[in-house]
Amino acid sequence: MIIVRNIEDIKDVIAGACVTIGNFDGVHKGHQKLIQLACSRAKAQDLASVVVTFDPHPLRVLRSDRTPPFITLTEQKLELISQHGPQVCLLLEFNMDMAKLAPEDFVKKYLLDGLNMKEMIIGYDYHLGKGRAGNFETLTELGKKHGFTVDRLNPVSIGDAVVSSTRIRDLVQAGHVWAARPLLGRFYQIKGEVVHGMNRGGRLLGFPTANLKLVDELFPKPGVYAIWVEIDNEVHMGVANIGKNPTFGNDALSVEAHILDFKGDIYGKDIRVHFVQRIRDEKKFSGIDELKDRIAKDIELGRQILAQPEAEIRLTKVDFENDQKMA
Ligand code: RBF
Ligand code: MG
Repeated sequence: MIIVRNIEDIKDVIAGACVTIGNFDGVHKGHQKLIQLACSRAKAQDLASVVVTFDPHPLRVLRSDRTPPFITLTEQKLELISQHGPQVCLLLEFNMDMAKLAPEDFVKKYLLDGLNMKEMIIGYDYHLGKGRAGNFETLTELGKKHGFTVDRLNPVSIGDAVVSSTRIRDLVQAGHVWAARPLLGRFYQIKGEVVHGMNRGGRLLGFPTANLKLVDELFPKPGVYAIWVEIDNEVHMGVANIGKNPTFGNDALSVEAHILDFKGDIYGKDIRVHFVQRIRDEKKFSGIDELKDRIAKDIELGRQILAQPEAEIRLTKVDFENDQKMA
């Protein structure tokens, strides 16, 4: 997948494009279906498959005072989009000028002059342009005028609920990471650099933990979780604690992972934690021995959870060698 940030860099390069456009926070099952559809249509029509999305997320600019915690930061969003096969991702900077563009001006400048769009596929609730005026109906009218087709995908449902970024956020924040998984098509995951913590886990408790330097915005409800820990493309079993370590009275929320059957210095490395299932609430123990006993039990439960076939993890390798970035 080629990532293009400046429309000038791709102008006159593409003879015809099948485009899907959206904010794609979480790149969930609904987004995945849109992207895959755009790719298969593109292939059938001999068009380039293009995903158009924005950075930062438009709500960050339009509603900076009350944005939801985003499921995916831009870097992970791009990585996930690329796993679904589009040839190009046009990542447009979202700012107030962009917000003021009328739908027709946006379509002309970016999608027609820039990408030579012939087909457009949008999600059921997508709106673009000033005042969210570019909906399925108005875009279809623009398509008739300028010579492109517009298709709208129905919402994707899993069980009895529509897959949406909002629903995924709610599930994760309630600790229901196992329930969020089918909506995401993967475990909910966060990534972070391993930093020095209190040095208490290993020395005092006998259970060393990798403390994550937090950059992601959305965290599962505080508590203990069975996790997969990805280090250098290898996966290890683990148990994580999210919370404030009330037994010791920390102030700040921390995310720490105890990695099972693992020895090695991973300070400074980026690791990824995949949340599989919640085990319990974090609590204040009356002493270190009580906490140690409970962590030993958490580990036992964690092993049982992770050994179940349904908890299996499959890493999708991204071939960054074949990824190209345009200047
Ligand atoms: N700290 C608490 O104060 N209460 C807990 O319930 C708690 N549960 C934990 C469960 C696991 C599996 C792990 C790895 C840690 C837990 N901790 C808990 C955090 C512990 O206090 C912390 O790892 C050490 O203080 C070192 O930072
Ligand atoms: Mg630690």
